[in-house]
Amino acid sequence: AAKIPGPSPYAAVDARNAGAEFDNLPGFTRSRYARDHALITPESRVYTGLFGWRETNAAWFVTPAMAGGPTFSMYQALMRPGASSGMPEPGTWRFVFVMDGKISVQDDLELTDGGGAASGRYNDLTHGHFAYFPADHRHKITTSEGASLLIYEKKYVPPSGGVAEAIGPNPPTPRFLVGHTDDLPNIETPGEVFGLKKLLPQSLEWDVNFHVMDFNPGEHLYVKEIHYNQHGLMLLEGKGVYRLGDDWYSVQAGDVIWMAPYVTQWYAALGYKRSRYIILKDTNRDPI
Ligand code: UGY
Ligand code: MN
Repeated sequence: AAKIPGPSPYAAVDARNAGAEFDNLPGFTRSRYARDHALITPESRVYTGLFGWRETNAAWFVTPAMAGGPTFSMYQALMRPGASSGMPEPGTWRFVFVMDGKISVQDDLELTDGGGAASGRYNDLTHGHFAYFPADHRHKITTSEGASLLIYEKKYVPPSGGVAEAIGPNPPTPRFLVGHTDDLPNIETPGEVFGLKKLLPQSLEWDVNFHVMDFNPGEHLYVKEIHYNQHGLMLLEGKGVYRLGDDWYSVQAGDVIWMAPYVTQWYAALGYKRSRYIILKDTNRDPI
């Protein structure tokens, strides 16, 4: 992969633009809501309370209410110091990616299973840490100093048909999991140049995975993708151009994108720093 060039050749242009607040032009937003995709930029976030949570506000990015029929939700939870989480809907898993601040998580299998099983507690989770809470596991997220979380939730789809056959009898169910993005290896991406990490195991009990994709400036998706899978994306670092259907968008860190099944999708990283995004992809289930 190409090396990231160091000091920006555009420093003079950046200096000239310093203080220009394009996002705060009255009535102007880069956000766009279309039939098969949405771009939701930071100036469009609307915060609300979050049922069952304490000292927390949320901005919902993706919900099943959107056009294109997402089967998951994606939101930002802003936890104030001392905040704590509530539970998701029954049958729904929750995936948490720490954007900022520090949290503790506890997945209490004793409460879920009526005793006997181990419970897990992890402290000091910061940017890049993630946690997966299986459906119907009692769990708690707490913070003493405050945190900003990116959260995905989806009704769990158990294996059936050929997937169930492949797993065999007594299939395992997804387990509680905590990790850090940068502890994971890059996975081979034949024909593509971006770096790829998968945050969840690739075994068949999981109905989803979270990909973290890294591009150096000038790198781009080779495949002009069209596929049945849906995506919820947050650009974590960098900037570039995202093609969605027949539209082309200037995007930067903090932007969220919903991609419905079959929307044409292509990204090129620009600027002079790495682009990194996290993206939900449904997987391991027959699309029928
Ligand atoms: O795996 C994917 O579908 C991924 N490469 N899509 C994307 O980045 N838009
Ligand atoms: Mn894709």
